[in-house]
Amino acid sequence: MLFPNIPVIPYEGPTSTNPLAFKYYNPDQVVAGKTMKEHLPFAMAWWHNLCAGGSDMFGRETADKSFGAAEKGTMEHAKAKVDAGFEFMQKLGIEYFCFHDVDIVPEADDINETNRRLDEITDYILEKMNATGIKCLWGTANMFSNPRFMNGAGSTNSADVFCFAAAQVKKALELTVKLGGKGYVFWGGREGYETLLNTDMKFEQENIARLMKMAVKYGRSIGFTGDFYIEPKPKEPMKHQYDFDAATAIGFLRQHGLDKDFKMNIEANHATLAGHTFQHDLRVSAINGMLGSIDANQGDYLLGWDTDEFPFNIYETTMCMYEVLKAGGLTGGFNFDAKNRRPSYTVEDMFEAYILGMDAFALGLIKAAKIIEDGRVDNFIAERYSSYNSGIGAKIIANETTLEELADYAAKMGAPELPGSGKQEYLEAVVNNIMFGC
Ligand code: XLS
Ligand code: CA
Ligand code: CA
Repeated sequence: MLFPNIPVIPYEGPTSTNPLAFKYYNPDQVVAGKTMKEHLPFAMAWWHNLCAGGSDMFGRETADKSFGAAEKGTMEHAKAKVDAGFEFMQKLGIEYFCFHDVDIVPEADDINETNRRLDEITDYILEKMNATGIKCLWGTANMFSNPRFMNGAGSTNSADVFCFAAAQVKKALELTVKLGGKGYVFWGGREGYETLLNTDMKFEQENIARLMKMAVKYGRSIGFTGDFYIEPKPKEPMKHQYDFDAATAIGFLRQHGLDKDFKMNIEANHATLAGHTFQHDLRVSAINGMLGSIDANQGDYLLGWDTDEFPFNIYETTMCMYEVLKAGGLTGGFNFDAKNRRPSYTVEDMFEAYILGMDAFALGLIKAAKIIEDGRVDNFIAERYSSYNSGIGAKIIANETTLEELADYAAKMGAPELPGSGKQEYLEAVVNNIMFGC
């Protein structure tokens, strides 16, 4: 046991003061017709939880993530991370994990050796999965850390680097299939540019699509039936990233005929970096039938970079769960792509962070279900557009009119009445009432 001082985390309810207990996440509690566990397929992000020790641009690691291994960056360490990850997920009741290829093994100089290591570690992970029932939510290839990807992977200027990226995608897809992953993610951190003085934007975007098309073709040929995901992010590390936000990524997928195989993996912190709310990018994905999975975290509005914090803002988790409930749930899940703050370096902090995130989404689910059940918000919206239910409005939405007919209608009508109050303040008060009323 790697965390002997941490018990299996119980649900103790909102009055509990035990830091190692859930206050809201009660897996078997039924909300809006399903258990919390069914609504909230939580996943552990291998990279932050098992690999990241809190280093930043100004200082080295503060947290010891060796998990008892004598030397880091070895296969012994890779296995210790598997042991730690599974004990961690079991103690929290987390059903899924997500990984990049290089999170689970140290990368070797030769890709054949890296792939051999990946085979070995996934055999071990599979054993643990079979013993615990824990599953893989999604896999991906890290095509942004190694210096070879300094100019991107699919968008690189180097054909050899493009081939290397293809090799990593091929292997990561094979591993995702081997582990039964529900999805495969493309996050294009370096698929973008710094200056147009050295960049052929059209060429780069077409090459990204080529790589994705080959991935779909190969994935389907080896039995991958899940969704491919684009994870939009506007910037960081690149100044301009091609998958700026959900709307941009969806347009790109449609342009290249990839929209039947792909959905969105929406990360809260990426949506806010794009100048949107988290809810906005979820809505854009949902109304286009492309809300696949969620990277559940939050950013810091004062800092303005990708801080990947554990979510605690209940307004945001509530509005997220409102979108998810309205969309009929996710085909993917809620991956905590979040890391402890650098001074939170203890084992207890690792657990408390996940308890915070899981409770924040559970409470968000409870409140979102109440907003829907209450009906005041939805009724207001329905009423707001009711002029399209009959008369000329009904003709417009049935596509049974013309610009000339509408112009005649307007000429006879005189000036239209004002369209009615948007009632934003009333609706915000309704939400507060539901959030904090009894
Ligand atoms: C980085 C991204 C990354 C993806 C997976 O900003 O969030 O972690 O989720 O490559
Ligand atoms: Ca992020
Ligand atoms: Ca992410």
